[in-house]
Amino acid sequence: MKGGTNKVSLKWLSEKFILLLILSAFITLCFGAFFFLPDNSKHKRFDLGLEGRAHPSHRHTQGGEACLGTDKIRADHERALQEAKEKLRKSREELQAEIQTEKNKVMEDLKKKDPGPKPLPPVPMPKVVGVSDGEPPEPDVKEKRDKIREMMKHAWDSYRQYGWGHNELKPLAKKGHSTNIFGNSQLGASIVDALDTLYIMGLHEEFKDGQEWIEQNLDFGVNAEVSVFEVNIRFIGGLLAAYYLSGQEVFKLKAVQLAEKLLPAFNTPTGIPWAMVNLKSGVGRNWGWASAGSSILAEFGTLHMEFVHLTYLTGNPAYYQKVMHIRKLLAKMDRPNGLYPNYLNPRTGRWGQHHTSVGGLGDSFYEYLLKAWLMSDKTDSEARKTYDDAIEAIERHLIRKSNGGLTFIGEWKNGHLERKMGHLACFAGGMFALGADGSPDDKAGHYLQLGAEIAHTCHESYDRTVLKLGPEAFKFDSGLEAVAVRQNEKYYILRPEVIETYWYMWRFTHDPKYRQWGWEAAQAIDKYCRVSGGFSGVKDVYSSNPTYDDVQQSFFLAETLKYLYLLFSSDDLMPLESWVFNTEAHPLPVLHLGNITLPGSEPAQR
Ligand code: DMJ
Repeated sequence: MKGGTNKVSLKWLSEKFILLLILSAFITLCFGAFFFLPDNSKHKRFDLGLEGRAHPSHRHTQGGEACLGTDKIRADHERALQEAKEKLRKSREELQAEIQTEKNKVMEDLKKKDPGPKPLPPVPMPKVVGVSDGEPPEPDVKEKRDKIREMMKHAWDSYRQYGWGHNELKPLAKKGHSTNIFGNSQLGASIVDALDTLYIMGLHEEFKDGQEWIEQNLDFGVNAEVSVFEVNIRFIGGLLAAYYLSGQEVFKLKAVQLAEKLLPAFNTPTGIPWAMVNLKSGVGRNWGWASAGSSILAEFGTLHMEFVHLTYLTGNPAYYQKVMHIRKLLAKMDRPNGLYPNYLNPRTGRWGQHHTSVGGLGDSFYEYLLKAWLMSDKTDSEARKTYDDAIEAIERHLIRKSNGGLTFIGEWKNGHLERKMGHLACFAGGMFALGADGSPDDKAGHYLQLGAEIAHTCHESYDRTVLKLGPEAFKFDSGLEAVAVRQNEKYYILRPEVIETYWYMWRFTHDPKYRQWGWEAAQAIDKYCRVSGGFSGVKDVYSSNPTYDDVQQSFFLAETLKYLYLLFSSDDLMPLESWVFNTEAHPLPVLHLGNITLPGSEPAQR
C-alpha cells in the first residue's frame, strides 16, 4: 500500500510541480512586462496618462486584469513610438501648423468656458426730466436766450470749420489748439464738452455731427499722458451727460472705455491717484510743480459724481470703491484748523504744503461733497456732514468782509490769510446757495445770504474793469477792493464761475438783478472776445484795447454758454431736483436708488 501510495503521491507531486512551473512562468511573463519596458519616461507617461482613471494598483490585482493592463501598456507604448516616428518624418512647417491647430483648439475650449466680458447690465434708467424747451414767457428774455444760442452756434461752427477733431480752437490763427492737460492727443475735447449744451439748446444737427465724430474717431488707446481730473470732468462727465440726455448707447460705452484707462492712476501706495496717467501704458505721475510730489485736492477730490454713475451703469464696484477709499482716507486725517490743505502726497499719505483754497487747487473738492449728497437723492449723509464741517471751517478762517463791505474768500497760506480771491472761487456763491437747503441748525437763510454776498463781490470784480469782464484774481488789501494788481492776474479766459453763481442765485431767488448781471457779462463777451473765427480770451480786462490769448477754451461751450442759456430759460429746463451739474456743467441725473444698492456699497440710509 505504502508503495502504491508512493506512486500516487509521486504522480501527484510531479503534477503539482508542473502546475507550479506553469504558474511561475505565467507570473514571470506578466511582471516581466513591467521590468522590460524599454524607456523609463514612457513608464512615467503611463502613470500620468492614467491619472483620473482607476489606477491598476487601486484595483483588485487579479492576474487576468494585470495582464490586460500590460497589453494596454504595450499597445500605448507602440502607438507613442509610432507617433514619434511619424512626427520626425514631418516637415517643420507641418509641425508648426499642427501645434497651431492644437493651440486654437485649447483657446476655443477656454472661450467656451469663459464667454469674455459680460455685457453691461441693464439698469433702470433714471427719470430724465426737463431736457428740452424751457422757453421763457417774456419776449425780451427770449430774445436774450436766442442771442446766447447764436453765440453757441458761432463758437461751434468756428470750431467745426477750423479746429474739428483737435481739442480746442485758436480763433485768430483759425486752427486747432491743445494744452498739456490733454497730453499729446487729438481727442476732440471741444466736441465732447459741447455735446450736452448743443442738446439742451435744441441744436440737434450739430449734436448729431458731434456724435458721428465720436463714433468714428474717439479712441482712447492713444499714447498720451492726460490729466485724470480734466479728462474725468470734461470727457467722462460730458459723455455721461450726453448719454442720459439722448439715450444713445455709444456715449455710455465710450465713457466706460475711458474710465477703464483711468483706473491705473489709482495704483499708488495710498490709493490717492496720480494727477496724470498715460492712456496707453497706464503709467501715472504727478505735476512737477505740485508741493513735494503731491496730488491735488481739487483733482483727486473731484471724481465722485462720475465714478458713482459708472458703477451704477456698469455694475462694476471698482469705481465706487476707489472714490470711497479716498473719502475714508481723508476722513482719518488731521486737518489744521479743520481745513483741508490742497496738497497730499500719494506715496506717504501726508499733507504737503499747508495751503487751503476755495479757488484753484481746492474748489471742486468742496463742490463734490455737496453734490454727492444731492446726487444720492440726499441719502449720502456722510458726504453732507463732511461738506457742512468743511464750509464751517472755511467760513471761520477764510471768509472776510473788506473795508468797503465786500464779502470775499481769501486763501490760507502757511498760517496766514492772503486777502486775494480768484475768479475760480466765485463758483462758491452758487455752491452756498445750492447747499442752503439741508444745512444744519436752520442756517439755510444764512447760506443763501452768503451766496448772494459772494455773487455781489464777483459782480463788482467785473464791474470795476474797463471791459466789464472779471480778472483772474483780485485783491482786498491796502485800499484795494476787488481789483487785480499784478499784470499776470488781469486776464479773462472765458471762464464760467461768476455766471454759474448768477444762475444758481437766479434759480433760488428769482431776483432780476442776476439776469441783468448775466446779460452784462454776455454782452461784454460778445463785444470783446468775439472774433470772426470764434471767441478768444483777453489778456487785460483793464485795457480798452485788449490783446487776445487766441484760445477758445472747451469750457466756454460746456459751461459759460450753458449757464447763460439756462439763466434766460424757464426753471422747468433741467430742474435742480432732478439734475446735478458736475464741475464742468455736465448734468447727471439724481440717482433715486430706493432699494437698489450700488455694488460695493452699504444700503443707502437717510
Ligand atoms: C472748468 O474746467 C471747471 O469748472 C473746473 O472745475 C475749474 N474751472 C474750469 C473753468 O474755469
